[in-house]
Amino acid sequence: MPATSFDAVVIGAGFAGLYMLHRLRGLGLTARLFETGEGVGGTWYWNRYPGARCDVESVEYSYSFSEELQQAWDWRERYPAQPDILRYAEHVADRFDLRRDIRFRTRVTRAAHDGAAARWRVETDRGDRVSARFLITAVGCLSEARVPGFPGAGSFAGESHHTGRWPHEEVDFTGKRVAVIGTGSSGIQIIPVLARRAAHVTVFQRTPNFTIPAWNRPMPPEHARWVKDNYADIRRTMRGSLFGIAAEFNPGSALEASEQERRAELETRWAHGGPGFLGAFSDIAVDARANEMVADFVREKIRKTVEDPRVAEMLSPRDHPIGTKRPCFDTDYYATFNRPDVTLVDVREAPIEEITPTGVRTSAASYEVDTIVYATGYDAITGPLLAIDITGTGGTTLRAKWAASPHTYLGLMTAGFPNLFTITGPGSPCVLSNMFVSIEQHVDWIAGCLSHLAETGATVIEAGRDAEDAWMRHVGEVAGQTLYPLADSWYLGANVPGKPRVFMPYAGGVGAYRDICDEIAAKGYEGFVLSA
Ligand code: N01
Repeated sequence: MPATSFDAVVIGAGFAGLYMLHRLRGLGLTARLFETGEGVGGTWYWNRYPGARCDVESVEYSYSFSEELQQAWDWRERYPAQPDILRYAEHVADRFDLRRDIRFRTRVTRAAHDGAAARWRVETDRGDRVSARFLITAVGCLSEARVPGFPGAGSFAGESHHTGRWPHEEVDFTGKRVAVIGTGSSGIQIIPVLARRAAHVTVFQRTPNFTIPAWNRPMPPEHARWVKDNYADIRRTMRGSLFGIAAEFNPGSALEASEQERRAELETRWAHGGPGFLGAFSDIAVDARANEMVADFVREKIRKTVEDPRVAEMLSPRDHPIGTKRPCFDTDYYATFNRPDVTLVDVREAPIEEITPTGVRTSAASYEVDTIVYATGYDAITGPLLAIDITGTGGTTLRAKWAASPHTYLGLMTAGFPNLFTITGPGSPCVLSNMFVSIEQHVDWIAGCLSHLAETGATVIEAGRDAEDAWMRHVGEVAGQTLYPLADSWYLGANVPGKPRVFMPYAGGVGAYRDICDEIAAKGYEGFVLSA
C-alpha cells in the first residue's frame, strides 16, 4: 500500500517545491510533492517558447543553499536560456535525490483542513486521497496561463499556442504567417525570434511596454571563475537588496542630477543592459518627474532605433510610468520592427473582435495567419492558489476569504487556514524580486518555523487576524508611496476582468522584508497563534 499520511504535502516541483522538499527531508519529516507536469522545473517546464530566457543574470538566478552545487554548476551565458534552466532543475532533482517523493502528472484539486484531526486532507485529479499536518504551496506566481475569451477562438484552423503552455515538440514556423497577441515579457522575447523564422509576423499590441536591451552574451570563463570565488559576497548583496539582484543601485536623485550627469548615468546603464538600468536613480519608482525623465530617455532610444516614426510612436509607452509594469529586457526587440516582414497592429485603437478560421479580425481589418501565439499573460499571484479548492477552518474557502482582496500575514500564511504555508504568496516581495532569493528566504523561514514547532511541542500555527490586518495595511501603505498603483498591471490584477484591483506584492524590498520576517521569528513568531 502506498503511503497516504505525511508530515507535509508540497504542491509544485518548481524551484520553490524542490528546495522545500529538500529542507523537509533535512528536518526528518515525511513529504509528498504533487506536480502537474511530467517533470521538474515549474515555469521553466511550461515556458518552452522560442526565445524563452530568464532576464535575471544566470549566476544570480540560482540556488545559494549548497556551496557544492554553486561551485559545480557552470552557466553558459549571461542570462540563462530556458533549456539550460530546465537542465539545472533536473540536475538539482537528481543531485539531491528528490524525485522519489514527487508524483508527476498529478494536479492537486482540493485541500480541506480537518480541525479535529489537525490535518490537511488533500485530493488530486488522479484519485489520490492523502493527509498531512502541513500543506505548503509552491505553485509559482505566474503559472495560471490566461487566454482572453476572443469569440471564435475555437474555430481557428491553424495551430495556436499560449507561451506558458508551449508544446514539447518543436513548432515549425518556417514559411508561416504568424500572429502574436501580447507585448509583455513573453511577447517581447518571442517576436524577434519568430521574425527570423516565419514568413511574416503580425504583432497585435494593446499596450506598448518599456524594454531595455539585455545584451546577452556567452559567459566569459574569467567572470565565471570570479563569481565562484566571490559567491558569499554576491549572495549577501542580493539578500540585502531591494529586488534580490546584485546590480549596483545609485542612491542619487534623477531630479538633482544635471542633464549631463543624468544622461551619462542612463547611457552607461543602457550600454550595460539588464535589470540594473532601473537602479540608475533612487527616485525613479517614487517620483513622477524623475520617472518621466527616464521614460523620455527610453522613448528617445526607440525613435533612434525604429526607422518608421509612426511605428516608433506606436511602440512608445505613454500611459504608465517606467517600471510600474514588470520591466522587460530584450534582444533586438525594437529593431525587429524595421523588418519588412513584421507588422505592428494597434489593438487599443481597433480591438480584436474575433478569431476566424483563417486569422484575426479587428474592428478595422482582417489578418490571415497560419499560427496564433497567445502571449497574453497570467492570472498572476493569486490565480494559481485559487485554482485549488482550499477550505480552512469552519468551511471557509480561500476563494471566499480573498474575494475582495488577498489577505495574508507576510505573504506566508493566512488566518483561518492553520498549517498552510504559501511560498512567495501575495503580500510578500514575490514577483518584485529575483524569485530565487525570495524562494530560498521563504523556504528557510518555513523550515525554521517547523523546527520551532517541534522544539516547543506545538503542532499548529496560524496567522493571527490582527497581525494579518496590520501587515496588509503596511503592504498597501508601502505600495502607496510608489508609482506602482498608477499602471494597469498584472501586479494589481488589472489584466483579469473582475479581479479585485489591489497591489499584491510587498514593495518594501527583499532586504527589509527578510529583516521583518527574522525579527518576528526571533520574537517567538509574534502575530502567529501557536497551539499544541
Ligand atoms: O504576460 P503579460 P507575459 N487583447 O501579462 C496583452 C514573467 N516573464 O507572459 O498590457 C490584446 O506581461 C497585454 O496587453 P495589456 C514576467 O514577470 C518573465 O508577457 O494588458 N492584448 C500584454 O501586452 C512577466 O511580466 C520572463 O494591454 C491582450 C500581454 O498580452 C510575466 O511573466 C519571460 C489581451 C500580456 O503580457 C508575464 O509576462 C516571460 C487582449 N484581450 C515572462 N489580453 C523572463 O524572465 C492580454 N493582452 C524574461
